[in-house]
Amino acid sequence: PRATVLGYPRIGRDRELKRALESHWAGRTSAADLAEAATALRAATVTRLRDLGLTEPSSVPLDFAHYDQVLDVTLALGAVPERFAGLVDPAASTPLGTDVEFALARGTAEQPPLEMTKWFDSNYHYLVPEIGPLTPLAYRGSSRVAHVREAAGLGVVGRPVLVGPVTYLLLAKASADAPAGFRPLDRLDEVVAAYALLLADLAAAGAAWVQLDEPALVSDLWEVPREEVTAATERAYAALTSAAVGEARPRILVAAPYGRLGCAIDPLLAAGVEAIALDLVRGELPAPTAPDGTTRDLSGVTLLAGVVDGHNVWRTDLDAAAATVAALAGVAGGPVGVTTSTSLLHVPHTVADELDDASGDAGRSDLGPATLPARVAGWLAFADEKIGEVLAVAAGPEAAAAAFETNRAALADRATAPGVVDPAVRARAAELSADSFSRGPYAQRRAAQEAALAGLPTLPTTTIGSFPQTPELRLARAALRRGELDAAAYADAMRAEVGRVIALQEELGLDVLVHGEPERNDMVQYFAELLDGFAVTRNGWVQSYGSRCTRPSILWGDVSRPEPMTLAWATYAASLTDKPVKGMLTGPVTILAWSFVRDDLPLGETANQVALALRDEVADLEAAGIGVVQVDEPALRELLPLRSADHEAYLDWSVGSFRLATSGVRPETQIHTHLCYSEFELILPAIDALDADVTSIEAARSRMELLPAAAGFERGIGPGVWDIHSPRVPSVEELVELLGLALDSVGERQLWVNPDCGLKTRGYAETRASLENLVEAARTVRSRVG
Ligand code: THG
Ligand code: ZN
Repeated sequence: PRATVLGYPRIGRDRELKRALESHWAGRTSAADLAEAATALRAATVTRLRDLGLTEPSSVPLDFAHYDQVLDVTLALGAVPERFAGLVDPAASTPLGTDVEFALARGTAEQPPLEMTKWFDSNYHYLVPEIGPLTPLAYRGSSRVAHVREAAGLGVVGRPVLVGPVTYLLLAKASADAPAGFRPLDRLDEVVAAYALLLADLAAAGAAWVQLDEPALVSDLWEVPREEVTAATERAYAALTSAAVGEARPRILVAAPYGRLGCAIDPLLAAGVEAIALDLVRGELPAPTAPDGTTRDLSGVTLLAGVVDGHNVWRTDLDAAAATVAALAGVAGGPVGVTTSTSLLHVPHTVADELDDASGDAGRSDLGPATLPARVAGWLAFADEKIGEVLAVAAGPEAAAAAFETNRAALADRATAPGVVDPAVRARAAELSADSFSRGPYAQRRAAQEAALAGLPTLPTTTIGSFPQTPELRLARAALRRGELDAAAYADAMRAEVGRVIALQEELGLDVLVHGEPERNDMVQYFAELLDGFAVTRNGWVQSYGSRCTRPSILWGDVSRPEPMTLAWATYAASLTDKPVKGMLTGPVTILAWSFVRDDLPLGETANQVALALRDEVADLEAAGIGVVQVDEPALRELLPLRSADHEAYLDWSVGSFRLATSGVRPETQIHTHLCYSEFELILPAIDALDADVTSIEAARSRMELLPAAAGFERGIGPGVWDIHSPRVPSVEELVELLGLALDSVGERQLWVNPDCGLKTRGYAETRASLENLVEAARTVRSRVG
């Protein structure tokens, strides 16, 4: 294909898939109802993509998944972990159904689900395969085969999309029963044999091309050494290309999104794949010579130039993109095409849904008034608009003269719009000095904080910040949005909730209280709505995992804080109790990671602008008598670059921005932070460098595994003892045991007692019971350590 996209949002323009999944899970609809809704959504998508101009054969990607594309490969390979074996007939080789699919994705009454973790450097989460020496790995059929037939029924030769074998195995973790030293990649040959059968199935269904996504090739953060990844790539693709094109397999397009492919292109060239899609937004043109000094022969392969950013929402500079495509044609010996840098999974469906005059589309009246300024909307391209951009670049500046002209005008408008550059913000950033990033010695701070918080016991108890978002709170927010509840009545409802949350914490005997964040829809969007420089969408949903979505904010201009954002809530909560109340803020890195960031200013500079706004908020909280302030950075790990060579520069600006936000306070003000997700090893030095007085982390599921690594960390640490990702209530004994394990590596003056993460997705029944046990466990251990 000469013009295509690597993937398209799966959730549906009106989140049809979310609704279909959630009503099925709730037992309101049958598996057949779900299948019918999914089929209708796929048909609408295929038709839409064709109508938007993807008319060439194999230019429409078929990447639909009910839940997750990595899980789809797990199902195709029958790679079901031992604990779910009861759900699967091992003798049969029939496709696995949605019962197995959702058991793996969501767990069962008896078994926990597959672990979920971040997909490369995005806010999408995939389900981690668990592979051991005995995990079944044999082709059982793939939903993509039916999707190819469905598209054919609509007159479209689609291009099925699957995660490739090397990436699949590098993303997998060794199953719990695997012997030490076992690596999932050890089972490459069996996996490749299964893919060969899958490719034959796709060819028989009429697929002329298949897309195998191999983003793992752009990263070097794997346990497996680079040479082994290279060898595995060549072996896998040599085996797959050894079958004859046509009957036995479709042509193979390998996509390498999310970064620079570099010399990882060589094993693909050696294996003779028919096409390679390069991310030319993050990456660069292939060099003419390989590392061994030989000239790279690119003549036998089609190269697709990924020049339209699949990971962000700005209009592409079409002239620059066309020049990049021409430059690629200059180094390529064979045909060149145009595509997106990544799947469009990471962007919303269409900018049209953000405009008040949404061209008479049926059903748009339910979206409420536009929230995105029309001028900002004019600078954006979501999934549908990006397809237009790919087609324009492929056609070229002459044939698509009108599109290029509109594009130049939009870019010029953005460059000169008021607010994009705010001289006051720039002037303040220019005045920063080393002092702006530093709080002075911890020993002094600790003494001052012990005096200021003299009422706290050893092993103080606290929570991460949010309390359950009840249906009543969500209804109140929806009523406010629809204009059925006025701002004053909404604020009253939220204050009443703060009162209940404070009373509950006092009753439970927690030591450092929180206001519970009832007023926040999302921990990033809440701040984006209150800061200048950000815009929010009304229908810009992006899949985060399974049926869950977020509406990332759009950071378009210089950031400043017109007025305090959290002060009234924190001081109201503090007025209701004599105990310390913790102020709650989201840190600069997380605000950037979960928004669409501007591409016209280095990320580090944007981070410092956000940090200065937060620094003012921290100062306001301190001045109002709030002596403990938490600044969360759950996404610090997420933005970590995929190549280790880039880590130092990233940690420099990211840690710097956190310190800028938090170092404007007096020594006696205690700064807390919270980080989600395991895999801290990689960023432990950075956590230390944040210089927060107290850090809470996820640790319950890994049973305090990380803590030995934290030995030598002198500041406060709160390893989560209650895994809030499950509704299970931990017993007092279990919590006491975890605290005992923690005390093996953390001093008793350092240890805080808290859940793993915020409680917003939990219910009140398990929250109350679990916190009761948590307080009891802290008392027990406290009396033991004296
Ligand atoms: N906010 C943002 N990104 C995130 C999280 C977050 N990324 C990581 C992690 N948390 C992902 N987890 C979730 C959990 C729940 C939901 C989304 C992502 C969720 N979404 C609602 C839904 O899909 O129904 C919509 C919420 C809304 O109304 O805004 O429940 O916390 N930015
Ligand atoms: Zn968390």
